[in-house]
Amino acid sequence: MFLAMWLVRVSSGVAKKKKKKKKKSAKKKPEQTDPPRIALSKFYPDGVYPEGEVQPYKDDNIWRTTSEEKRHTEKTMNEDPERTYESIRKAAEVHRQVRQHARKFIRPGMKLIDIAETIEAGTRALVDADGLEGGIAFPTGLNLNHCAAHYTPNPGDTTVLSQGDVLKVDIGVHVRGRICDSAFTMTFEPTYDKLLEAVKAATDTGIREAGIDVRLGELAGLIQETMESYEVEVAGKVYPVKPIENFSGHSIGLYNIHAGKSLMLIKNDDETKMEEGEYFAIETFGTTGRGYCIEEGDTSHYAKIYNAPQVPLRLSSAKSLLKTIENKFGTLAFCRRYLDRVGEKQYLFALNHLVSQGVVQPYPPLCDRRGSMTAQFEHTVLLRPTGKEVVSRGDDY
Ligand code: A75
Ligand code: MN
Ligand code: MN
Repeated sequence: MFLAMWLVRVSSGVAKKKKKKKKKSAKKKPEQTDPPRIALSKFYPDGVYPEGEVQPYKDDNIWRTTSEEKRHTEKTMNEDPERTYESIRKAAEVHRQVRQHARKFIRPGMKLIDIAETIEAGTRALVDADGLEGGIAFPTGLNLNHCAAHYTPNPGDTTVLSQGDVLKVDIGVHVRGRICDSAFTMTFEPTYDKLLEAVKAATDTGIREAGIDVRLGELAGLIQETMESYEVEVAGKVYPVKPIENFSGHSIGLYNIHAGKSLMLIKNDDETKMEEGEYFAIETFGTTGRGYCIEEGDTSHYAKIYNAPQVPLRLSSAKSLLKTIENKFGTLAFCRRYLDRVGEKQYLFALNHLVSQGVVQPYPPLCDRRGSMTAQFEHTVLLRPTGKEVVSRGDDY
C-alpha cells in the first residue's frame, strides 16, 4: 500500500528555528496531524465549535437580524444544556478538516477505493466515531465524469483516477444525528474550469437567495438562471451548462438525509416554503450532457427506510443483517464496504431480500449521457431565527 500513514506533526511556522521559545506558563495547544487523526474534541474541550458563515435574511425578513424576540430565541438555544447548534457545527468542522486533507492528497493514479478509505478514516478519527453518537453520515461519494451521484467503490473495485477526470467528492459527517452534507468537484486540468465555476455560482445563488418563507419553486428558478448563464468550450465545441433537472437539494432531519422538501434546479410551481429552524442541503449539479440522470451500474449505497413498516422476515440471514444495519447505521445510509468492515460476510442475497421486502432502499449510481461531464457543489445551511448559517462554508468553497 502506497498510502503510508505516517502521523506527522504539522508545523505551524515555515522553517522552525532554534530560537523558537515557549512560555512555560502557556498551555500546550494540540496540533492536528497530517493525515488528520486527532479528535476535534481535543481542540474544543468546552464543546463550543466555530460558527459557519452567517448571512442576513433579505427583503421581508431583514427585521429578523435585530429582532429582540428572535435574538432571545437564539440566546435560549445557546444556553440550553443541549447546545442545539454545536452538533452540526462540530460535524461541519470535521468536514472542513477532512476535505482540506482530501484536496491535498487526491491525485490522478490513485485508486478510488483508497481515496474513499482515507477520507473515511479521517472522518472517523476527527468525529471520534462512536456508534450512532457520531460518525460517517453516508458513504463517501466519488463520482466520475458523467456520473453525478451515489457512487462509492464497492469492495474489489479497481477504478483509478485519471488526469482528465471530473471528480465529485461528497462527504457526510454526523454528530448525534445532525448531518453535514457537503460536496465539491475536483479536476486536474483546466478544461472544465467554466463548468465548475457555473455550478459553484449556482449553489451560491441558492444559498444567498434561500430564506424563511422563500418558495422552493422560485428559488429553483434563480439557481437555473445562474447555471444557464455559463457555457464551456471543450476542444473547439461550445456546450451550454445545464442544471440536472431530476436532481435537487433537500431538507435534512435527525438521522434523515432527506426530510421531505426538495429544492429542484429548474423553475417550477412548488409553493412549499422554507421554514425557521430547518436544515437544508443546498446542492446544484451542472452538466455538458442531457441534463437528466439515469441509474447506471452496480448499487453501492443503501439505507433503511426512515418510516419502514415492520415486516415479518422469514429469511434468517435477512433478519440478522437487518439487526446489524439497525445497530450500526440506524436510518443513515451505508454501503457494501461498511458491511464488510463490521464483519458481515456473503450478505448480498440477504441485502437484496431486505430491498425486495421494502425495508431497505437501494440508491444506485446516477449518471448523465456517456461522454458528458457533470459537476456538483453543496453546502449544509441552517435557517436560524436571526440569520442563515452556512455551516459547512470553508475558505475553499
Ligand atoms: C444516500 C441516500 C440519499 C442521499 C445520499 C446518500 C438519499 C437522498 C439524498 C441523498 C443526497 O443528498 O445525495 N438527497 S436527494 C438527491 O434525494 O435530494 C440529491 C442529489 C442527487 C440525487 C438525489
Ligand atoms: Mn451530498
Ligand atoms: Mn445532499
